[in-house]
Amino acid sequence: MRLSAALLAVLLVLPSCAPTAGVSPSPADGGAPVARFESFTYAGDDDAFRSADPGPDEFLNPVIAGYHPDPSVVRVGEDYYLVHSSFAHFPGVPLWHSRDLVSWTQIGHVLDRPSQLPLEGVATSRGIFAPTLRYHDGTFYVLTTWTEGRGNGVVTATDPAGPWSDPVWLPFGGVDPDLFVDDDGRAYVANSDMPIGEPTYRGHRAVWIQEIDLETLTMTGERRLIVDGGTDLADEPAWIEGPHLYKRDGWYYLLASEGGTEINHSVVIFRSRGVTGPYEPWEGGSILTQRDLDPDRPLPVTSTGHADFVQTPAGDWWAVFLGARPYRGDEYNTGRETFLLPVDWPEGGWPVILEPGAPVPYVAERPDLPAGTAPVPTSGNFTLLDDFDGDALAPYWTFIRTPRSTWHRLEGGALAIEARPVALADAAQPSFVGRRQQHLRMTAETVLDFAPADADDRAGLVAIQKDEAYLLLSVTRRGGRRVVEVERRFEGEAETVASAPLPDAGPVRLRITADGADYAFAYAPAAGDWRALAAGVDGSILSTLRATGFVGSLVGMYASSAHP
Ligand code: 6LW
Repeated sequence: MRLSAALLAVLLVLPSCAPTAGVSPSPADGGAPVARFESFTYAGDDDAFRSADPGPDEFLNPVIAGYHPDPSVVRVGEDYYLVHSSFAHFPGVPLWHSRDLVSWTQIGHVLDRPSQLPLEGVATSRGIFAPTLRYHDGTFYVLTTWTEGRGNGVVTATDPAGPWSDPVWLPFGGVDPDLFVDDDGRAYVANSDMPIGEPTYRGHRAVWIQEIDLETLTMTGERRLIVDGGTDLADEPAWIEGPHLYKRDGWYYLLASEGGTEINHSVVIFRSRGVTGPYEPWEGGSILTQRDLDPDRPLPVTSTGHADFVQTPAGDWWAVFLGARPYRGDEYNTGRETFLLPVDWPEGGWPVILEPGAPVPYVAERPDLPAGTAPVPTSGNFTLLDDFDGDALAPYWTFIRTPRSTWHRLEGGALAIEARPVALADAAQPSFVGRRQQHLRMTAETVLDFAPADADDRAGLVAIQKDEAYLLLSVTRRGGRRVVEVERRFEGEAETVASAPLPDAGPVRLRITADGADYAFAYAPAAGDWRALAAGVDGSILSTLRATGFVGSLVGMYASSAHP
């Protein structure tokens, strides 16, 4: 199953025999040089996926590997839609479709216009936080928080594939707004914000609720605190967040996370007979956490939390949630990924995702839904070649912050990127097109045609977590010679790790290989003539632990220059 999906994906993007004549790699007019990337191959090969062998009635977790956190899911008829946080990456809020909750196809982004998502000056892990996706009466709603921007807001669409509206701003503080529509059509927004008065401990937050008028998208009535701190304030629970409301058998259930989005993350549940409370916590503690498990277990899944529920037409409940896959201790470069598990409602009416002490399974029984397929694999080991033969970039490609000019184009079967005077470390909008690293062990490869005029011109492949944490394999010019070099930058310290001369002209192949924290760099001045440039380079600078923040590492193509 997995193999055929991977194969299909490769087949769908196999290069055509079109000639690669196109834009010149050097500027004719003395303007910005152009880097011409003829293809990009991403390959992932994780032990966890090698050893997992799902049968026809089973599926593989995570369902969407790599940096895809804070999943929110909704069902409309037989269709499921899902969104993620996107921070300072553009376009914002990846949007997915599925018929079986397992095979997901990215159908675009919710915030794909600069007017919806200005990200100037926004740090990589700020910007868009946890969105909620809901549907009511012919309209799709995405509520999210533009941190460092206008705060909480909502966008709407009648077709989930877009266009989505410009944001309507909602006048309350905090993050993670939810939307719940009751049987009588009245709608409510719950979200995570400061408690009443000063927080009494670090991470002391509260869940609040207020009615929203869906006709006018304005808040109405009193805003009330429904959870102070978490399940038991006496235990000083930290970072109650990601609330979502559901109704079942006359009870209102409030799902939320506690413990912070790291190793102590957990999912908790409350319920009430009235939508605005009072909510009582489930006394059994967490309904999903991995924090109590043996840290030395093999192939660990950690940091599980931030869940959302969805019900199938047959009435089965499923949860999507985030988790991480460290390669060493608490280090992972793949960010927080999307997992799927069934929700059980045993006697007594409190839901359970996983019993205490149970590890998240890589292989689980499929939902009772007709199995779907996805054109681009999102889980398991696969190889994906993009030959840039289409008219537009595939939706998995992403930029850093909001592009304000068109500096890339697909031309003659290549991705041409203008080398603009913006460096990765400038905390601006560099000429970078990247995709998420989805495997602990991965290879990214490209064929680059680039004629640098001097040491300021550079183009190549980069693995990057934020402006101040990257490993760059680039072609540039030093002392009059064209060279390929590896630069490692972390928190203001930049170092050239290795360098080698190149023939003065012609395409060069570049390759970055990651194996946990271990990164290697190679180049080929001619097809098949691979030469190692650097190995054993410490890539743990790309881990969430060291780089901090909420995003995972991206790998992609980049060009810069001193020439405007
Ligand atoms: C998000 C919060 C969280 O707002 O992380 O894991 C924050 N949960 O709910 C950013 O993703």
